[in-house]
Amino acid sequence: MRIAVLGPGALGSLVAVQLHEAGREVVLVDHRPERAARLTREGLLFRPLEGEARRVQVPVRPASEAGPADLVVVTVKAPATAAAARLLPGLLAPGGLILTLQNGLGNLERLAEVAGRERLLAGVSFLGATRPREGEVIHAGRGFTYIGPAPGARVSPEELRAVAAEFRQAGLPCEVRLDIEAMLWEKLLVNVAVNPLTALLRVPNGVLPELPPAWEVALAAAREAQAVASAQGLEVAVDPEARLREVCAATAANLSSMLQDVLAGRETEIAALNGEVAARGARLGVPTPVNALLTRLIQALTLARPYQV
Ligand code: KPL
Repeated sequence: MRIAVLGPGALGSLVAVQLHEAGREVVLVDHRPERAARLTREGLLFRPLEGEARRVQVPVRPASEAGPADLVVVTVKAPATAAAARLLPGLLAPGGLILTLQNGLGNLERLAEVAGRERLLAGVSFLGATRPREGEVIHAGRGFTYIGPAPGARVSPEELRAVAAEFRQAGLPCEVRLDIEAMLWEKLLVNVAVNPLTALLRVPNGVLPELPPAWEVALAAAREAQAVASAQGLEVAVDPEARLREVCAATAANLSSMLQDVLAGRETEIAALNGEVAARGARLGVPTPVNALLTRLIQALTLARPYQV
């Protein structure tokens, strides 16, 4: 299976490096051709969970040179989804599959607008990945990746199993789940809690449970998201506190993706996470004051950057 990983951020780089080291046919797609050429030449510096750091020569290509792929794994940040979707027609082989491993809500809809729903897979990854600088990726936490058909997809069980097998052969635990929409929300519960608070406080994930006032806010954000899911007819059958503790422990050394964005001065995914929960809550009559406030605070943090002392 020829795989193109779209988005050379932390998660995309980690997935591409692991697939490449396992001998899978993979290319990492970078929208900046000069960076793609440099990363291909120099390799990615990979810091695994165990063992020594090493350079891995993953091929990195601009989209125009990366296809055709049987599977495109989309790992770009939510604000870049529409731009990434426009690359799909040139990247995908006929009948190829698209798998999004992105955080937040609204990504499936944006990809479907360009590529249709039939070959669309949704995925949720609890892997901890950090990209301290361009060309370097740290595997910072173990975690399962779940994949399943997006609503409206026409994908056979064999095809799903084949995609999961690619991940597993690369040492990335992966399971097929037919209730993937509920899984997306399960991940969202974690992201609306961990991401904005670690970004505001500038702490690794493992510190959050040690800060009682912040922990309470995190739990309240997760509980609101669970109530919104339930009002939409999706039962996210997890205990938010237990789930958050588990993820914070498994990714203790990781800087959340939102903290990494804030530190790098990039746009964050707050709109697709807490912003979407607050917006859907408002439509469904579910109060979401904590998610609304966290959205505002992260937006303010981004705007305040040039003035910070
Ligand atoms: O998904 C993540 C993220 O940072 O976006 C977690 C699971 C919180 C790991 O950091």
